Amino acid sequence: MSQKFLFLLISVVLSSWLLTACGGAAPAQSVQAANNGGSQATVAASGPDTDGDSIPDRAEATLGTDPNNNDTDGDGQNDLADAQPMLAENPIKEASTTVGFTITSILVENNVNPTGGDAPDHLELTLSSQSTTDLTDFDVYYTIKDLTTNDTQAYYRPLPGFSLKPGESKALHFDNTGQPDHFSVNPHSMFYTDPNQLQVEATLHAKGFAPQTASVKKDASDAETGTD
Ligand SMILES: [Ca+2]
Ligand SMILES: [Ca+2]
Ligand SMILES: [Ca+2]
Repeated sequence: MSQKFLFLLISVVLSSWLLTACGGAAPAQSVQAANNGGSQATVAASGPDTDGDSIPDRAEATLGTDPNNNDTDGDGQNDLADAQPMLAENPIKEASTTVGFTITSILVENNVNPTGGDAPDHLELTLSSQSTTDLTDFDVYYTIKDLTTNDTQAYYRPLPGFSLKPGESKALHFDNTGQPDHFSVNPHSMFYTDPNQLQVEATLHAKGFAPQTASVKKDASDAETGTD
């Protein structure tokens, strides 16, 4: 674990503990756990930990990690053990040079809600099959780069259930709506929290076929919560 991340982790967990020790309101889940016979001191100090990675949800918000994923960047290392939990190496190694599909569009939607207010954006790619067989076993590696500071985050994840039939064209979405062909993202990633102009680059891969890469710029805007 890097010293910088370790210091931040200790700071936020300690702050969480001090808040509780000094009379701050314990989260409802902590109270319920204590009432069920759990150790109130331990449970209340840590607070809810939805993904079970030993980092409380409210600490994950401070750290920028995903409270619903114990391996935010998908590199196989748990958030607590990962020196750089939002910076995965690209694990996609594909020997095939056969083009099975192309990326026909990559979009960053600057969404608004029905009343015109800001709503969490999402990333959308459209894939078009060039194959005579079904394409399955997709995975994605994508990077988010701040074009002002050059800070970068990188994520990897398999895309279970996503497939393309011969001749088919289909959209692939990255957000937390939970709809079919929508795949979850870190709600605290730079995509939502960084107001500077960003460059997003995505490499899509289907097992046995050449990876395809596309990129898009996300305009500078107000930071969002990315909670939907
Ligand atoms: Ca957690
Ligand atoms: Ca996590
Ligand atoms: Ca990790």
